[in-house]
Amino acid sequence: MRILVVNPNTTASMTALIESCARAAVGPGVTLDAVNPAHGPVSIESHYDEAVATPYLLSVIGAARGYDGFVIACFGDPGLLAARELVDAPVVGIAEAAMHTATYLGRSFSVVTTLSRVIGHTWDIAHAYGVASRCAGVHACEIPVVELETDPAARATITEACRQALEQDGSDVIVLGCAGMADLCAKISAELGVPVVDGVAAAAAEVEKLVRLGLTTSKRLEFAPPPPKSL
Ligand code: 5HY
Repeated sequence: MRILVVNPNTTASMTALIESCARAAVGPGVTLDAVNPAHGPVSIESHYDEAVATPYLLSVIGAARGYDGFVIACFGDPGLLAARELVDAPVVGIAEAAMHTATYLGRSFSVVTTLSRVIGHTWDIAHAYGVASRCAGVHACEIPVVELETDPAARATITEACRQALEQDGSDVIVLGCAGMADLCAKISAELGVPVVDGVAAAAAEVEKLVRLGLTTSKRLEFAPPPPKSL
């Protein structure tokens, strides 16, 4: 089985982190590659960034050959529905995988993401995925995506934001709202004593499961290939 994980931002060091966290989540017999487009924003933390990154992301997925499933590794799940139209193989976004996974683990979950400006979009996708009633709150740690790698206090700041989220929301589970936080789950979970879900691992495992079950995206209506037209 071959899975392609696409980081839609162009920060190669984040793609390497995503690759190692995704690999750790899948079983033997899965070949997992992670890539990012050559062009596009170095991080995605606005509607504009998502809009700019999406055509490059779709080009990568559309050109990929020989993969049984795809992960879109950015917490806003940019281009997810369009990608489902492009390929037959299952495509899973890290936010949808993380949120659905969290619903198995507790009554309610809190999302801790990067910047306050993405809170609205995070709620929008929680509603779109039908899990908003299980989401007790969305919180920001106010660390920009690219600074997750360079800020020496990042883990402590995120852990504190998670602690406050649990307290404030009365929730049972934390969802980390950025692919760049993928390596922090275990440590934050050990510190706070609750399950902490990383969408990169959750989505990779989800795609592996779908492929193993022989399930692919339905091409009956909405996700049929887009009508060809001149661009
Ligand atoms: C992500 N941005 O997972 C999102 C997180 C965010 O470049 N990778 C990004 O801040 O919305």
